[in-house]
Parts: sequence; C-alpha cells; structure tokens
Amino acid sequence: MSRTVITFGTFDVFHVGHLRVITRAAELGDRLVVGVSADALNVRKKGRAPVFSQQERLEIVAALKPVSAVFVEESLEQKRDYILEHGADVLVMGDDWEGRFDEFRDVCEVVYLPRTPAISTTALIEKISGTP
Ligand code: C2G
Repeated sequence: MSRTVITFGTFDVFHVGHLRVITRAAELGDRLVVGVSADALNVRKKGRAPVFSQQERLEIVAALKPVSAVFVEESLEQKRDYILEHGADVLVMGDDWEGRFDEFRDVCEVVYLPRTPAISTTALIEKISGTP
C-alpha cells in the first residue's frame, strides 16, 4: 500500500530549512503532498503579505523533486479536510508546531521534525534589508 505524506507551510523566501523539512517529510512515505498557505491566510494570521505571491510559492514548491503535488491552503481550520481529501497517512510539520496538530491522530500519523537551526524567512528579510 502506498503511503501519502502531507505537510503545510508558507515557504516564503525559500531556504534550506524549507528544503530539509520537505526532503525529510518525503522520506516518510511514497508521495508527498504540500499545502502552500494562501496570501490571504498569511495576512490574516501574520499581519503581512508574503514577499513572494502564493502562485510563485506554489511554483517553487511544485518544482521540487520530493514533491508529488501541491495545493493552496486557504485556512488553518480546514486541516482535517485537507488530510482526508488527499488521503494522507502521515502529517508532518516542523517542531515549532509541536503538539498543535495532535488532534488529527485519529485520522493519520502526526510527526514533528526538528527545525533547521539559525535560519528563518524573517531573519533573511532583516539581513537583506539591513534592519533592524
Ligand atoms: N522550517 C524548518 N526549519 C526552519 C524554518 C522552517 O524546518 N529553519 C519548517 C517549518 O517548521 C514548517 C515549514 O518549514 O514545517 C514551513 O515553514 P513556514 O514557511 O514558516 O510555514 P508556517 O508558517 O510554519 O506554516 O498550516 C501551517 C501554515 O501553513 C503555516
């Protein structure tokens, strides 16, 4: 039986931390499906639009070798529907989300992977723009 893994993220200003979580998520199954968060979701949850648009972020993630399919994550509240819709056997997230998705253990395995240290989109934006 083929095993489907699902993961979610913004993947803005794509960096090696993003690549590593995607690569390690894919190793947990036969196919990896990635939900890329919508621009509107980021504005709602983080109070700002991503640097790259959802179309650009989708295009980048879809082009990665370990990724079988991508879709737009319109809202955090639809996570259960996305898991069921895509027939996911495993949900993978970085451990900054530790414990936050345990409620889905009734429909799939839930795995939190350690984040890559010392790199983040926010730190990159600050470094490039010379702030703060
Ligand atoms: N990540 C990582 N190491 C980093 C930075 C990020 O492993 N240094 C992981 C995060 O833990 C996450 C994924 O990369 O699993 C995407 O991170 P973000 O783009 O910051 O997405 P996020 O805002 O965590 O997801 O349903 C979740 C939402 O879509 C938001």
